[in-house]
Order: sequence, then structure tokens, then C-alpha cells
Amino acid sequence: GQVINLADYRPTDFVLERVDLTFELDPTETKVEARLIFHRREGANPKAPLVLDGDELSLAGLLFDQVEMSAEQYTATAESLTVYDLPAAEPFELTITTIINPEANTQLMGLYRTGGIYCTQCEAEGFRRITYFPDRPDVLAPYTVNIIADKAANPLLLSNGNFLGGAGYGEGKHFAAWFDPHPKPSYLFALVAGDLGVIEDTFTTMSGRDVAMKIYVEHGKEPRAAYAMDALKRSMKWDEEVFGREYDLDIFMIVAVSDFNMGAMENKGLNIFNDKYVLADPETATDADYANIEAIIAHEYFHNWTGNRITCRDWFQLCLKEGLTVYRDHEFSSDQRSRPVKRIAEVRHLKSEQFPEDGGPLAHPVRPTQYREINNFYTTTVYEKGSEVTRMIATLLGRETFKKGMDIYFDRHDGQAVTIEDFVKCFEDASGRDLAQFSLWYHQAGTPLVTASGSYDATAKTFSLSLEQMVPATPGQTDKKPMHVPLSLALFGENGGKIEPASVEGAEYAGEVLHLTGRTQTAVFHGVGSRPVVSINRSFSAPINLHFDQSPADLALLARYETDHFARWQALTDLALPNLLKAARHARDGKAIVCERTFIDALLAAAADKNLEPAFRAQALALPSEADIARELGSNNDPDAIHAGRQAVMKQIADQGAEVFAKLFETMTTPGDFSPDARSAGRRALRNAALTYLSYAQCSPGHAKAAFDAANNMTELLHALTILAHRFPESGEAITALSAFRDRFAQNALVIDKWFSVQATIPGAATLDRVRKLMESPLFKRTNPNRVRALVGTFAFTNPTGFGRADGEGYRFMAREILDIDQRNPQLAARILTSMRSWRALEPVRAGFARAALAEIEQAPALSTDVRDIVERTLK
Ligand code: B3K
Ligand code: ZN
Repeated sequence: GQVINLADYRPTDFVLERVDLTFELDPTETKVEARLIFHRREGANPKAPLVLDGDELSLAGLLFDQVEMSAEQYTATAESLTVYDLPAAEPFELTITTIINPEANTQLMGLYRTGGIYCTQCEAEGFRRITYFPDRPDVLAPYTVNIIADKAANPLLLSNGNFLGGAGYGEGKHFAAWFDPHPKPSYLFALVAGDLGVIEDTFTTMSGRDVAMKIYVEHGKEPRAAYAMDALKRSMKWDEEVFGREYDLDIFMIVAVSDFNMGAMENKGLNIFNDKYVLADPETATDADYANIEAIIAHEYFHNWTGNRITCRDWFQLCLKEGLTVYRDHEFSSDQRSRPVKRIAEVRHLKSEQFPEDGGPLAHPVRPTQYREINNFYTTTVYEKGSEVTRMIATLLGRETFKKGMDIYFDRHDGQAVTIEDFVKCFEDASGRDLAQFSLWYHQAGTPLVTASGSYDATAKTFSLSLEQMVPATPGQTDKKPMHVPLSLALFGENGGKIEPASVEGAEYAGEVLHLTGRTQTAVFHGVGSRPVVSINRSFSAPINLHFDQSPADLALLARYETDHFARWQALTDLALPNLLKAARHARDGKAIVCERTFIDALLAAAADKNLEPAFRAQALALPSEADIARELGSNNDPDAIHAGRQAVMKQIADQGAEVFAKLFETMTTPGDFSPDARSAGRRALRNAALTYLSYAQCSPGHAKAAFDAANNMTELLHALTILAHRFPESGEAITALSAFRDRFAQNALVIDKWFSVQATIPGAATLDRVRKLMESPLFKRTNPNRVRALVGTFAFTNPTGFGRADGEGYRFMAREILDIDQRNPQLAARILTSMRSWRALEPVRAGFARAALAEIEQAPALSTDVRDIVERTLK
């Protein structure tokens, strides 16, 4: 893999007019005939050959305008097909034949087989594993697809667009033809064939067209697709109402498959999903599963406009579709559920996944300028930080102007492959604002650190807020410029009421948003009658780290009176963190751990506050994770001390709040039939949080065991199981519950994944052996990405004391596993390897072991480009 640079972008020499594909499906020898009509681009070099991409291909035939080409007219390798002496202007047709082996395709890129089903994954560069093609997102064409297959084994033959027709085709075979009128890049191509069950519905669009909606799943699993269908309908409606976007084909299909490298894929009219994000029922799905299904169904559907109709010019622009579409799915979930609770969940996720990426060796800008393997850039930076950047545009411009900018974007660029600059220009045109400085958010990696300090002048009735920003150095970027940071900000009085300043000097401040643009800046608020308590970065208006020394009393006031509930949660977190950090240090030094009274009082007050929604109270009770604490500590981390300190803090909260928790556990029930709605989910979340603390107060498995036996939904069942396994792993109760759970759900792989994950996250050094044993279980399948992620991935990403055990065995184990997985599925191996990205922040002994494990990977022969890229950047 060589380095690809954004600066080298240039359009193709040839324009692709039409694509006509014929597949003769066979498990090991599928014949693909691609008829491609091209013409040379105006102004292109009249002598330039046509160079098509390939990956592990071999050419079985090549025709030029239906006539066989002779050997000197082209060069074919596994990676490319180069055709010489092509016409200077007139269109011509190439017919390319390749034979591919879906059964042997363990990378799950291109055309492969899963559970007897043929399916495809083409983004980013999988289409070139099917046929030679200009496999880049700025080559758009309408596609006709003919599929021929054995009829008994493959009653279903699907591709993008609208169904043209089908019929018998020789002995035992049949064919189907599909036409997609919307020009699309190859990464959005999809084909599915096999025997599946279906649930159907219709959606009438805002202009009155009926769209057939179909979700295909394994036979017998149809009822478990009902929630996904419901989410799909709500997504379609929401996109019409909020963004004015209507669906544009006669049919919309989703297919669920069980072997898939990621969550789902937005292929035009034929989304393909990891079945984990389609299938749900009360007995087997948690509330988190339902929320994920809703969000991912929406995300892929929203891509139809942000991604498919308007796509990326090149892969450097990935955030153009991903950041924007994540922003859209976040807004959707916020509208469907509780906005502040959704925001808290988003920020927790951003901080636990994206901040460590941005602060480590894999940091890269939201719009990178260089890559060796594009699959390694489907990151939380491109997705989640990309979404935050879009959100900041909305915050800076205000709702109305943001909407106007989106409308300009849809009008101006429909049918095109565009860049981030094109996108930002639409908002400059809508607002008349210069967004040049703002655009640094796309180009500068690293999480900005904003340091704030305030001073009140009672005589002048002014409050001065001094702000300073610093963007840390990241790989390849040492000198950073100051950014345009939108800080949602408000002042509160001692009685909790909001203080409206008469005027503000020194910074633009409008609609409660302060614009920080300088490296240092002081905003002076006039007409402030008493010392204010400042709330900065409300709703997490900017994805920054904020250092602002606020007294516990001020934080407690915000936790109680802030009108922005996200900011209340932030205040509680800011109260918790110093206690957790101190506890970690004291645990390391063998000193006593005693929490601040203000912190525990504020936390318990929030937990018991009936005016707050239960989901919010549950979020408040979920303390920062061990990884969050490690990130705040920054260096020389000892996972065991962090764990011990956090446990001690939990115990103190539990003891002081025992009554509150007992009451919550008793009252936060959800009687009647199960409903996955946000309100019921919130009650279950709060009840579960209460149970956690009760288990600390009691120090015995009794409560959790009773809850496990009584649970009538997966959210409560799994939580009780988790408490038993994590807190009392050696107890008879835990052992019995784990085996009862396994026996009850052995037939359901998605539930067994939860069983793997619960055990992979048991704290402590002994878990490594448990993981090894579980990998030998007949329920574990090395070739299935969900199984590997649930067991090996979860262990590496979310078990700091198990994976990071003091003797380094966890890292050694991981090195072997990465090398093994890499043989089959490089994308999966590379993704799991990113769990090592924070190794430099460990204390020296563990860091040494981690480095050695990484070096073992780096020195292995025959690494994939994916793993080589990650391991080299991680070690650099
Ligand atoms: N666009 C796909 C991700 C493709 C990942 C390729 N390695 C799913 C999504 O973001 O919607
Ligand atoms: Zn996406």
C-alpha cells in the first residue's frame, strides 16, 4: 500500500456513461460480465490509456465494441486493467469478464457468501474485487443488473433501483433484472441472492407516491424485524418534515446478514445490515439494542440524500457524507426520544471513543489529506467529530440559516460528487459569514483545550471571562492556528436564576453563544448585579476539553438549577471527576479514600429528584468509566489503581444512598406489556443503576440474583447478570446465572454475543483465561465478525484491568489474535488493533509490554495493508 495524497486528486480521463452487469452466480465460480460505456473526457490527453482498478482479479475476457481485443491492446494484472489506443472522442463499449469465488472471500469485501446468502460490500474499494472498474466515488453512472442463479437455492435475486422483470432461465435457473436510474458510484452497488423471509409495508411519500418497503431476514425471524420497519417509516417521515427530503425509488429494501464487517451499508435502495442492527424482540433485545437499531436504520436511510444523491468527490471527503449523516441521525433520535439524554449519550461516546483517538498516535483531521488504507479512516473522528463540526455550523448560524444552507446544498449539488469546501460554501452563501477560520475544524486534528477563568467586579457590575485556547500537536501537525469555537454560555445568580447581561464586550455573544476566535480573548459582561456562576459549553456546543476551576458549590448550583440538562449532567460529572482521580492516586499509594460530601449530596439529590426524567437520573448515576479516568489522568496509568479507586467511590455513594437506591429499585418498574419506548427504557435504566449501587451497599449477590430470577426483559436480565459476573464472579449465583443464560439463549447468536461480552469485561487478571476458554466454546466462531468483536474486541476495548493486566499477557494474547484474524479479515484485525492506541499513557512496565506486543505484530511476515498501517502509526 502506497500513500495516497489529497493534493494529487485529478478527474478521470474517461467518463463512464452506463454500466450493464450480468452475474451468473455460483458459490465458487461466479461469472461477472461488465459492459461499460465510456467516452474520453473533453480536454483529456487523446493518447491516455484507460486504467481500471482490480483487486485479486483475473481477466477471463475483454471485448471492445463486441470484438475480442488482442493481447497487445491491454495489460491485465490482479490489481489493474489498462487498455490502450482508445477513441479520441466517440463513446465505446468494453465488455469485461471475470470469474470470482464468493465462498473463498473471507475479507467480506466484494461479493461473498454468508449463511448460504450471496451478498456484497463495496464501500470503500470492494467493487474492484468483482470486476475491473474505475472504482472511485467521483465516477457516477446508471446501472442495469442482471442476476442469473439456481432458482431453488436462490428464489430471491436483488439489486439496486427498481425491479425490471424476471423469468426462468434454462434448467433449474432463473434471472432477474434491476435498473437504477440514479447515477451512482460503484461503492453503492449491491447484490443479494438467496432464500430469505420478508416483512413488507408501504410508505406514501409527501408528494403521494407509494413506496414498497421490504425487510429481508432469515426465515423464522420475520417478527423480529418489526421494530426496524417501524423505525424506517419514522425515518422517512422525519426526513420529509425536517429536511424536506423525499425518497426517490419505487422500492426500499433492507437485507439482514449475519457476517458483516460493520453496522450497515447504505447501498442505493438496497441497504445491507449486520443483523444485530435489525433483529429485536422483548425477550432478546436490550433498550440499547432498540435505540441502536432505530439510529442505524435512520442513518442508512438518511444517506440516500447525504451520501448517495450527493456523494464524495474522493475518499478524503468521507466526512462530507458520514459526519453530516451522523448529525442527521443524532437529530432524529433527539426528536424521537429525549434531547438532553441523547446529547449526554453522544458526548459520553465522543469522549470515550473520539477523544482518545484525537489525543493519540492515530489522530487525524476530520478531513484527512493522506492515507495508506482508506478502510482505516472510517473512524470516530470522521464520523462523530464530523457530526460535531456540522452541529457547530448549526449553532453558529442558528436553526433557520442552517436549514437554508442545507437547502442550498441539496439544490446545488444533487447528482454530484463534491468536497467539504463545496459544503461549507453553501453555509457561507446562506449566512453571509466567512467560515474560513471555522473550517480549521476540518483540517486541524487534536481536541482543543480551552482554559477559562472569571472575575467579578461588584462596583463596576462587570464579569470578565478570560479564555485561552490551545490545539495540541498531533502526528504531522505541530503548529496549530486558533479555531472558531462556539461556546454556548449562560450566567446564573446565587439563587439559581439566569442573569441576562446588559451588554458584552470583547467577543461576539448572540443567542447565548459566545464566539471564541482568538488564541486568548476576554469577554466582559456588563450589568451583572451579583457574582455569577458561569455555565460554559452548554449542550457541549464545541467538542473541546474545558479547564475551568469551579468550586464544588458552584457546580452543585449548576447541577441543580441549569436550564440546560446536559449542563446539569456536566456539572455532576465535574463534581465526580476530581474525586475519582484522587481515589485512583490514593489507591495506588495505599492511602484512604474519602469522597467530598458536596459531590455525593448533589448526586443523590439528582437521583431522587422526581422532576427529572429517569433516563437523565440514570445517566447522572453512571460515573465516568475507568477509561475516562485514565484519559483525565493522562499518563503513567495503572488500571488496577484506577479500578480500585472507582470501586471505593461507588461503595461510598452506595452506602450513603442506600435508602434512595432501595426506593428507586422498588418504584422504577415497568409493569404491563414490554414497550421499547424511551420513557420505559429510562425507568429500566434508573432501576438498573439503583441495583448496581445496592450490590455495592450489600456486598453480596442476593439482590442481583433476585433481579436476575425476576427479570422479564433483556435489559434487566442482562444487567443483573452483569452485576453477578463482574462483582461476584466466583459465587455460585454468578456461575449458575451464566450457565442458565447460555442454555436459554444458545440458539440465538446475538444474545450469546452479550454472554461473551459480559464475561470478557469481568475485571481482573483472571479474565484472560476465561476469554481463551470461551474462544474454544462451540458457540464461538472465529470467522464471524460479531462473535470476534463481542469476545476479543470487547475484552481489548473495555476491560482495562483484564486486557491491561500487569504481566503483559493480555497484550501478548492480542498480538497473536490480531495476526490470526488478519489472515482472514484485515479490516476486522485492524479495527481491533486500535484498542492499543493509548499504550503510551500506561505506566512504564505495562507500556513496555504493550510496545513489545505491537513490535511482534509489526515484525510478522505478510501483514495486510490495514494492519501494517495501524501498527506503524501506533508505534511511531
Ligand atoms: N458507509 C458505511 C461504512 C462503510 C465502511 C467501509 N469500510 C456505513 C455507514 O457509515 O453508514
Ligand atoms: Zn454512514
